[in-house]
Amino acid sequence: MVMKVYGDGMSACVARVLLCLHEKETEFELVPVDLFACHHKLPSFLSMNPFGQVPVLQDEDLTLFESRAITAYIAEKHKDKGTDLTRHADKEAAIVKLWSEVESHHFNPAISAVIHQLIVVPLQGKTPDAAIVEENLEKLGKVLDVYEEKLGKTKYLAGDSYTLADLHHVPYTYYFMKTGHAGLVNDRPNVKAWWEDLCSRPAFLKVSPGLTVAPATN
Ligand SMILES: N[C@@H](CCC(=O)N[C@@H](CS)C(=O)NCC(=O)O)C(=O)O
Repeated sequence: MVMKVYGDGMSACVARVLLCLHEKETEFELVPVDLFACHHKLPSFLSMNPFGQVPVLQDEDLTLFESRAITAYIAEKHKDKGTDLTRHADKEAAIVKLWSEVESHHFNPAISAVIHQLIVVPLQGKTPDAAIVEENLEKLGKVLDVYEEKLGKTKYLAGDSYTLADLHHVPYTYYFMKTGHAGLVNDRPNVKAWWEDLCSRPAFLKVSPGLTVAPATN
């Protein structure tokens, strides 16, 4: 039986899992969850993820939530298929984990706050909070300064090949590049080259048509 992913293709966290499945050339079924109709808050969905969020992965008797836990599971289960997204020597695996943690604890909080204000809040018919945007752009700029230096030494964050540490950045960066602040990436040559590489990968080209929220411009 193929793995089932519950979610919708336009949610960044779902797209993170779909990217991983495509990189691993693994068959799966996407089971649509209508967030606008709050189907992720129904008891049937909460029985899979008590936090009421997508994505959820079902693989036979295993149910997982949290997109990064799901990508780690897929990458390990299918380590001999498709792109090698992790490393198996202890020290190299530790470096992949390190940069995955950087994404989760430094990059994601800043970029997701900006995306929330500039893309999600307007969709709810409300006005973005400019102070939250400014504060998080500043934090994001500092994270990208670290990336600029790192990517001057290695082609990808965890070394010279693409891993989960890079993949986890893709969906939110895609949405960020639709805002009026893409200069934060484009003005840093190493980060720009990295991003252009990430978004030219075949797996990304399969997932990006689903990332269809109306672009923000400020
Ligand atoms: N840390 C979780 C975050 C999941 C998450 O925020 N999912 C969003 C879509 S990207 C969602 O379900 N939002 C609806 C809600 O929170 O009610 C993960 O990485 O899976």
